[in-house]
Amino acid sequence: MNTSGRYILLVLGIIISLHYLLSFTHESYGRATSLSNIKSTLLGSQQAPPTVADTYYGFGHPNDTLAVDRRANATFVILARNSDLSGTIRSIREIEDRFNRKYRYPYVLLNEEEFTDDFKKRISVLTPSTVEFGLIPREHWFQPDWIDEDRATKSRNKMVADNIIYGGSVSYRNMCRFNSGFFFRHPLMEKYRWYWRIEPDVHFHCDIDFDPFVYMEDKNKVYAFTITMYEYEATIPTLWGHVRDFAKLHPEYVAENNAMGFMSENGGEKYNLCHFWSNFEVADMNFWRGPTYTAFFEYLDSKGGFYYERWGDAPVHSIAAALFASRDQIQFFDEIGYEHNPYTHCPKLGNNWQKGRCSCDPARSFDYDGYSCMSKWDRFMDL
Ligand SMILES: Nc1nc2c(ncn2[C@@H]2O[C@H](COP(=O)(O)OP(=O)(O)OP(=O)(O)O)[C@@H](O)[C@H]2O)c(=O)[nH]1
Ligand SMILES: *[C@@H]1O[C@H](CO)[C@@H](O)[C@H](O)[C@H]1NC(C)=O
Ligand SMILES: *[C@@H]1O[C@H](CO)[C@@H](O)[C@H](O)[C@H]1NC(C)=O
Ligand SMILES: [Mg+2]
Repeated sequence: MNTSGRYILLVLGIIISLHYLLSFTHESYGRATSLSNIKSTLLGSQQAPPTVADTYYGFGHPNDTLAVDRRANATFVILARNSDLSGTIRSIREIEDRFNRKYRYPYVLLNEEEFTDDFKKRISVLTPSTVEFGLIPREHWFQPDWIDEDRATKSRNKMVADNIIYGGSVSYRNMCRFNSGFFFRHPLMEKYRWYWRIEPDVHFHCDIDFDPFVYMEDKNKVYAFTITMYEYEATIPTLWGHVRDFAKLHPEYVAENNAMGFMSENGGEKYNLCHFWSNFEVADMNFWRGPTYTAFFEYLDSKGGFYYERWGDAPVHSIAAALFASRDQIQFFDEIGYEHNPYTHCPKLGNNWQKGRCSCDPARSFDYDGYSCMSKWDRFMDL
């Protein structure tokens, strides 16, 4: 070893001895430089004492709710399977970031099978809000015994042959019937009045800087949508006829100044297939729970069309809102940028898009696509 090599070793030795001497004699020096402390700093652990610069709390801190002086009696509701975990996480992450971190509304997740512990753990970690997981009672989900299974099978086979989406699926039919007539009767849902329906793998493209529930409560609204479109006629061949029969049986239930004109061009004779896309809904469950909708759902259910055809909860809810609420109780939320594959509603009115810091392309909004009923809605509401 040459002289300079020896010199470097000597200096290193002195530094190391000094470090140990200081570590033993000065506690704070030891803490500031110990290996474990350096490691925790690098890994971002929270052990270091807070400094002024650390008083930024970040998303989800209780103080995020300080801006909100009033909340509605409301919850999110998500129907999902255990296999929907990753899509459900993505949807909750987005609604939290764009809205709920400031509002702290609870979540209810429902499933006809028990959610796994892993599912519950990975959903609950996403939000400081209350999250409840519910099992759907058997009689709210499965095909009732009085359904003629031969007839139902024949109809499913025909729909498969005709290439109708979900035409062969019984579970899809259970889901549509559950969403039409049962989700608001689940014990975990009964304690709320308002709900916001969310599905796995949807997107919220804009900041939502107002409370849609409070808005609806104050304006006496019943049902809100972001996307409206035509239904596949083959899934509901006899639905409209039953709706007409029901309305004739119960004229007292039909609202004055209703929105039937949005769904029929000839005074209710023929259904134009327009409906609100129910994978997004903000609505008043007291409307579904009331005597009118209860009678309507029971009437339709007794016809068996959820199984003999493939009635969706979207046309069932939409037609009910259009018939039994007045037209100004139905709300279109332009400012809520929303996507459920393959369609996106991107805000267009005023400066909603800028204000919401939206990530969607307004030029690719579904609103005025040929398959959308939005222009019909605009015309109807301007009348
Ligand atoms: N627990 C449970 N949830 C279901 C079942 N089928 C569908 N769902 C949920 O019900 C909602 C609607 O189902 P989707 O499969 O998304 O139906 P859709 O929106 O008409 O069709 P997609 O275009 O495939 O999204 C989603 O929240 C699903 O997670 C089921 O068998 N069990
Ligand atoms: C929230 O903020 C207030 C004032 O900004 C502060 O006094 C309070 O301690 C904070 N609450 C929590 C839980 O940190
Ligand atoms: C919320 O609404 C439900 C259903 O209307 C009702 O039973 C419940 O008492 C309400 N809760 C509060 C706190 O108002
Ligand atoms: Mg879906």
